[in-house]
Amino acid sequence: MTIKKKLYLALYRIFKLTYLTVIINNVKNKIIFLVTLFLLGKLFLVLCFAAPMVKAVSQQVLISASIYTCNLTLVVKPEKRLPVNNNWSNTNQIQIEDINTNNIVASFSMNMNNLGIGTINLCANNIFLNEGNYNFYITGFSHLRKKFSNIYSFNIQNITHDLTGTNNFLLAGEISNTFDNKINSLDVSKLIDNMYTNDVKSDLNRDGSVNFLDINIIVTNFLKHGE
Ligand SMILES: [Ca+2]
Ligand SMILES: [Ca+2]
Repeated sequence: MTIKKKLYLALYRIFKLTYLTVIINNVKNKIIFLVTLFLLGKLFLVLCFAAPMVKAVSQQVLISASIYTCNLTLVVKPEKRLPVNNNWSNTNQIQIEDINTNNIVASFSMNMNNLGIGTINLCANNIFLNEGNYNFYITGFSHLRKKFSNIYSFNIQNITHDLTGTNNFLLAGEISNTFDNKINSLDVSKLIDNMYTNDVKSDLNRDGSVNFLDINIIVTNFLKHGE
């Protein structure tokens, strides 16, 4: 070994000794070292667990934001059916109005069964409505349009609104060929033309025939307007 190499080796050993002395043997640096190690450990744990938590929260927000009401069920009563119960079948036109914008945001037909119950899959019909308050306008097959106001809806995936109750029924007699949402001479004339037939639209009480019972209903509602 040359003198030069010996000199380099000696310098290296001095440096190493000095370094170890300063880093390991110095009590103050030991404390700094341990504290630094502790903080690095904490940082490691935060990075390991915080990232998945943030991701989970983000996913939760994304999921809640993507939930829409798919199945909407309505219960609607048509007036003066005979028999009164289990005889509420109808084809209703439904319009849903956003109460904030007054825009009709959905419009569709719904077939109701004998109990007055009808369901539509909104998602299958590309109707996606945000949770909130809406007005429901419902027009029966032989009925004036009725407004059901300020209904809080679309907050769960499957929702039912029972729209029956005191004074909550569809008024019958709107049967003329032109829907003008009022019962007038055109409607009465149509019913008279269909007297003693089984014309479904003129059979207002759905007892199977058009007769004076239906005349009585249309006279009662004469000159009434829908909403
Ligand atoms: Ca009319
Ligand atoms: Ca009838």
